[in-house]
Order: sequence, then C-alpha cells, then structure tokens
Amino acid sequence: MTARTLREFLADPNETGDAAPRDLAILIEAISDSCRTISYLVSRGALAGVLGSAGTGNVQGEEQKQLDILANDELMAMAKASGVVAAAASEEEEEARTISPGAPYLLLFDPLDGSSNVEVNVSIGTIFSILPAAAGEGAAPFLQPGRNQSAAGYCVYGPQTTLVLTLGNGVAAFTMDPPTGQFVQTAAKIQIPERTKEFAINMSNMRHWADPVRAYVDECLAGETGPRAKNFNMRWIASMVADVHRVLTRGGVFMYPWDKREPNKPGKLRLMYEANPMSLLVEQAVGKSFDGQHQILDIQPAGLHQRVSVMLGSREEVELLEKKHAG
Ligand code: AHM
Ligand code: MG
Repeated sequence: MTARTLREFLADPNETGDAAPRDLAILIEAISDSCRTISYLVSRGALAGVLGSAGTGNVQGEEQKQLDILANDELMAMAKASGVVAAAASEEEEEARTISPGAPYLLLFDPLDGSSNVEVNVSIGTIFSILPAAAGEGAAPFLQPGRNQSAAGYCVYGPQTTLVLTLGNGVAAFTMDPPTGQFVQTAAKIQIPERTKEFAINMSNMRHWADPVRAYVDECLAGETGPRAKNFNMRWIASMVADVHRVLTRGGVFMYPWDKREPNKPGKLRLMYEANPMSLLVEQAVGKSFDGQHQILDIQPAGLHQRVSVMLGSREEVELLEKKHAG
C-alpha cells in the first residue's frame, strides 16, 4: 500500500477518483488536528500539569479529569472554527451546543474516553460520530439511528497515536508520525476475523450479569473440553477505545452488557458517543454489534446521553450471543 496522508485519503478514499464530500473532509481533517493537540497534552501528562481531577462532575455525575475538560474545549473550538458543524454534543456537556446554523453536519464526541486510565499511563482515546444536519432544536436533530452516521471514528493515544475512520465504505487507519504530526495511512479495508479465541468483559461484574451473557462466558471459560472446544484468552483494558482497537486489529468480542447493579440503567456505555460510532466501525469491518435485542445501529435514540448494553466484534461470537439472547 502506498503511504497516503489523511488529506490524500480524503481526496480519494476508495482510490476510484471520487473525493469525500468537501465539508466532510474539512471536518475530519479538523478533528485530526484536535486529536494531534490532545495527543500532545496526553503524552506530556504530569509535565504539562494536566493530570488529576478538575474537581467537577459531568452530566453523568462522573468525576471529570482536567484532561476531559481540555479535550472537550479543544473539540468544541475546532467544531466552531471548521464552519461545517451546525451543532455539537459532548459526553461531558448536558446540552447540545448550536455552532453554525445551516451548516451540513452534527458532531458528537466523547473527548477522552477511558480517562480514569490516564494517571496510570494506559491508552485512552477520543471517539467521534458525524451525522447529517436535521431540522429541530436542542437534542432533537441528533436523535437519529446510528445507521445515519456520515462518518465515525476514534483516535487512540497509546504507544502510537492512531486514527481509525469510516466514511461508511470500509475502515482505514492512520498513524501519527510524531516528527511531522501527519496522520499517515497504515491500514486499509480493515476486517475483523470472523472467529476468535479472545473476549473482553469486566469479569468483576460476573455475579450481576444476565443469564445469556453468563452462559456465553461460561462456555468460553470451559475451554478445550467445553462446548466451544477451544481455549479462550481474556483482555480488559477498561478503555473502550483501546479494547475496540484490539478487536478491530486481531479479532475478539467486547462486552459491556446490562447488569443487575442498576437494573433500570440499560448499560454503562453511551449510545451516541460510544456505541454508535464503534458499531459503525465494527460493521464496516464485517463484524457485528448487538445490545441484547437489536443491532445497535438500528436503535432509535430517545435522548442524547442514553446508555446502552454493548456486545460487539467478531461476527461468529456476536451471533452466538444473539442466539443465547433469543433463548
Ligand atoms: P468514560 O467515558 O467515563 O471513560 O467510561 C467509559 C469507559 C470505557 O472506556 C470502558 O470500556 C469502561 O468505561 C470501563 O468500565 P469499568 O471501569 O467498569 O471496567
Ligand atoms: Mg467514554
């Protein structure tokens, strides 16, 4: 594969001579500029004085880190400067913000997912979702099923800073080259292996799981002599971006399902900022994503900060989970 920069990719994503829509390309480049800035802040950590709590809570009642706020402000400023975002919504802010009325896109983001991992120097990331602008005020225009997304992606701040992107026609990855700050394409048409021997779930919640999830994990744990007739490995980074990046790279299944801790909450993760963008990436990489009842991308959202149960990754594993949920 010839190494193309993100800008070159956007000028001809499928190498067929057709460019991405101009305003979408502007927005994705602007997001990548913000990710470069956030990556720099994250990499300097204590040297930049940005670690630690901001002493505030977000709309979800969770503690905010200084970096959550810096990343949020960076992305909101970028959305305004881009000129192509009608309104933006962040996991860290209660209300959507009107940005440039009449502009073609809506932007949603989780500015720094997994930020509780930042002090311990473990990978974290930014997740984004782009929807076409729609009529209405406040949250209303955003309440579109994930299938409507014009583009989605994340940037993982790990040993490398890598941006993973879909425009709805396959998944590509771009690694930031630190001396130049350029995002250079390092993977095209990513495909999640259909089969896997690796699962990711927070096992400490096992006693709270619903029966289908428990039955699935029990079979994985039974290994070679169990019904799956193979040994499984388990990984849990507790940064969705890093866990999903592993699934996209080498296969596996990632689960943050509903559990009995707070039975009225459908799950921990958020539909609009986490589940939808990751589900579009996973489906575009021939994987599947499921909430226990529906394909996640088909869910009609009812609120900006709605939570959802998430099971996604290798097709064969998610289909097995679907069967277990069907009873
Ligand atoms: P955050 O958006 O507040 O960072 O929370 C989301 C994170 C995900 O990245 C990760 O998959 C999950 O929370 C980890 O949860 P747990 O601490 O229960 O393992
Ligand atoms: Mg998050």
